[in-house]
Amino acid sequence: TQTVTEHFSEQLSLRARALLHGMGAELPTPGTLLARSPISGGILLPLTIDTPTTVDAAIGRAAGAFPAWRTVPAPVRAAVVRRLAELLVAHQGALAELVTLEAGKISAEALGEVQEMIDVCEFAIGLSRQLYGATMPSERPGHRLMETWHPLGVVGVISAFNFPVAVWAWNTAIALVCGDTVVWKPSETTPLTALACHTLLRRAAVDVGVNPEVHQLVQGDATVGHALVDDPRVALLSATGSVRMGAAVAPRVAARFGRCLLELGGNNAAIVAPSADLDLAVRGIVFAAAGTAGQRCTSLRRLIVHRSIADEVVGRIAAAYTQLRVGNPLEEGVLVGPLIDERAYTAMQEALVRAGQEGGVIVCGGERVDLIGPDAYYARPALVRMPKHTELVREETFAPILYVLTYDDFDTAIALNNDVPQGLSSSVFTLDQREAERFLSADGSDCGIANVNIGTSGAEIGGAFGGEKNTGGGRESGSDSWKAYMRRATNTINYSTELPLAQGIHFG
Ligand code: UN1
Repeated sequence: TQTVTEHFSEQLSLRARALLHGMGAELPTPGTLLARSPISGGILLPLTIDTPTTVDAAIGRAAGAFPAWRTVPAPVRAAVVRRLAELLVAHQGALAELVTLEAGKISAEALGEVQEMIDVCEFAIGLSRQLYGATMPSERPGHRLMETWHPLGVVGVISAFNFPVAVWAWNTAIALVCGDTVVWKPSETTPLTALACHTLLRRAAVDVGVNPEVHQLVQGDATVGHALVDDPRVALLSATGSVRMGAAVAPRVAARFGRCLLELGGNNAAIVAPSADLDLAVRGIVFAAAGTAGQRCTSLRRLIVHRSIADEVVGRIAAAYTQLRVGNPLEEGVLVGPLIDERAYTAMQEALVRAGQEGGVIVCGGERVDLIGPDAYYARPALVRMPKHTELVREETFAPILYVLTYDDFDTAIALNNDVPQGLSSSVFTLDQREAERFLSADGSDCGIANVNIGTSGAEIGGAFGGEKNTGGGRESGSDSWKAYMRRATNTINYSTELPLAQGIHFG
């Protein structure tokens, strides 16, 4: 007989099939890749895993589509992205629900993630008319000096489970208007949302008369990723994930002189100064630390609070934490869904044990909430006071743990903010303009994202997204991140009858 959990898992699986069907996706051929739902821990659907041979063929198709695609004018290329945006609007609810089923995000955040895709599509459409190159004054008479941006080639996209669809859209919408073709390897944890996106994009391509081979999807684990990493036809490898993954990938791409765009771990801090608006700060902190069950690369992991207000701030966060509903992300009112899998839960528990060994005190949270059977991992967000910046605090644990440290002077707070190997996001809560400006200045936060009176997570797409140090240095999404997806040619044009040499050289 079926247990309640098994029955529930079967319902989730049926729902996933219905959602895929509604988005026009064919059910995958069953294989050894198991799509699971962290909501119950049960299997949603089995899929086939790609092999080095099928990955090679996919890269071949993307490379084959590139020569024609690169000659389509950029504003015309944008048509496929415009159509994709329309399809995303039409299927926003369905795709978001699939994100909830497969990644465990609460509905509001899953809808937000699809909104992030629509936003970046709009950005890319406008960008298609703004792939500007500069013109520089030439030092020679009758000469013109300028630069032109050209499509780069095949872009390999490796994405993570926690933003299974938005990070793909950041890369793909921009790569396509830039005239590149794409081969996508999603996280093996989220193959169904990938299948849905791939289906919608191919539909968009067919609808507007674009060769659908401009986008390829390959599914599987690191073996599949490595096939992309080592293939010289992949001009740019854009990889989002752990520092360990980035460290494995970057030297291999560099060895073949390919380009990398890395968006790796974060160990994001917020400073809370004595002047801070605490109502606002506490709301910002709770969303950033507990939201997405602490599984954003921008999640808040360290709080650096002025000693004079530390007890009050900790008390208010703890009070907010006890109000947070942890549970089935499909249910209204739930704010914290499950961890992605057992490994994430174990890592969280190990970190909490180590915190104790390093002198930390758990203020609240950390315990497992047994809700939907033994294979689903729900945990209460943990708030931990640490006596100092220990080794553990300097590591990224991809789970909802917020370490609290105190400071006496602002320089120390900035030093603590920067005293980690990662450099993704950071923020300061202060009403003191000197502190805010100092935080944003050259000797302030060393992160790619530095915010004032707002948490570390939840960036808009219009800015460049990424970070320094072990975060990998890449920038995706808005601003001029598109430049990573194109190659620059510098052009000197002589329209005179003379041949003056640069630097005033006389030859012969
Ligand atoms: C990630 O966690 O990989 O800024 C991306 C944010 C989101 C993107 C996070 N817009 O939190």
